[in-house]
Amino acid sequence: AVLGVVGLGYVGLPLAVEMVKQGFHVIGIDLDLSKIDKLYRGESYIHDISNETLTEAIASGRFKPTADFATISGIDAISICVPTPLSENQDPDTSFIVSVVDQIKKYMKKGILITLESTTYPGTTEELIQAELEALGYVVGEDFFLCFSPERVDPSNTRFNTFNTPKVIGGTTAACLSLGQALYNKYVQTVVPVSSPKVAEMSKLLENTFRSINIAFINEMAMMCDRMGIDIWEVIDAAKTKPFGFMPFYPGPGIGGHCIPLDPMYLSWKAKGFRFYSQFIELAQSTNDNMPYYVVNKTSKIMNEYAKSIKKSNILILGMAYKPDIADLRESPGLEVYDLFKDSGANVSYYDPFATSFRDKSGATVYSVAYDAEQFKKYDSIVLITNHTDLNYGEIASLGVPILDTRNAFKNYALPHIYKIGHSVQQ
Ligand code: SAJ
Repeated sequence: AVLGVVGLGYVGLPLAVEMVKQGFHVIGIDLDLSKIDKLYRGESYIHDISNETLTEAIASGRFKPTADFATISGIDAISICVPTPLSENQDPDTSFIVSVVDQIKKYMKKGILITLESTTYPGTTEELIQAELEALGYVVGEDFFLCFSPERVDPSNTRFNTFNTPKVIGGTTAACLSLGQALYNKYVQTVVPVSSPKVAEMSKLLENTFRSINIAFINEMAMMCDRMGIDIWEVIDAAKTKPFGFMPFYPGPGIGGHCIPLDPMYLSWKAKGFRFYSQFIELAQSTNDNMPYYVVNKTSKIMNEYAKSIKKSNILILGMAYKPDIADLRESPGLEVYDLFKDSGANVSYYDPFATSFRDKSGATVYSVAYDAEQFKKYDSIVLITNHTDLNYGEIASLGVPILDTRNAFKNYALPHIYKIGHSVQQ
């Protein structure tokens, strides 16, 4: 069997490499020719796929990256792993899925198994794939087989990977499900069949909306504790000693990444179509979106303690990526904090060993400063946004510059000039 993966990003590339590792011939399709070029040169652009792993896959002769959709005509089973972003007005943008389906319509061979993996609202698989192919006269479960199986890739997670993370899958018909299950069983340790694509689509949204709402809740608790002079970090450490029925989440400067800020909006958008308005999702979104303002506001209060104002001050942001030890800047709250400090008239710089540059809202490219303790001493305040593992916390703590720590990363350095969100400014 020849397998196909459309979309060679942080989901599709690990999937394709895993399939090759399990002995399959895999055609990897992506629009982006520079990606295809890098793959052939053995240059991985995905954090969790090493150049060696990639070079091995290419050298096996069983991994064919291409931008040519006509290769679909030789594919027996295809996994769609394209982005599902939000449009300008925060509605689902399924245009990437639609354009892949248009190509599949042109080139598919009878009997193809199509599995959608992109995170999306319940009903997408039926509405955007099944209905489109049936309109051409194809019969699902006979001329083509259709499943939904959500991706559970957690970038930089070294413990869970494509093979050992249980995979939920829902088929449009019983034949679709058994075909899909049989295929995934060949390269995923545990396959979890469910009764329909909608259940599979919805289970993914439950997983990530659960995170968004709980992160918003702990962020609200942090602001409450700040007001009440209680240390939220100590409160969480105490609560998580409960061995059952509790799972810790941690306050932060907001939420970033390509999943948690977006997935809940797919769910609330679809629910509105059924005249159901989710309070939790909207409130969580606004609470999380508010965190950068809270961070800037608290920085202002801290600087006030030193009779300084943000205006014309020199502020250093430590860490810009959306989570530790990766370079990914997507939706990073640090970007919002950066803009807010600039709007308040501060001279803002940032240091991030992974995310070495970004484009600010004016379109200008901003580069990370070099790590230089002597230079860092000159700043009026430091704000820790991303707790990368290898930052030299001891050295930075000893500089004496007031620090606002949004991740409790300086928890081993209880010094009067080190403040944290979720705790009152007065020590
Ligand atoms: N965050 C907090 N407090 C928390 C947890 C996260 O502020 O307690 C922030 C992070 O700093 C980040 C954002 O939320 O900016 C998202 O964090 P995340 O840990 O959810 O990381 P992601 O976006 O990489 O989420 C992925 C998701 N994987 C998939 O969608 C397949 C998510 O489902 C995983 O649960 C998550 O990784 C994980 O557990 O690491």
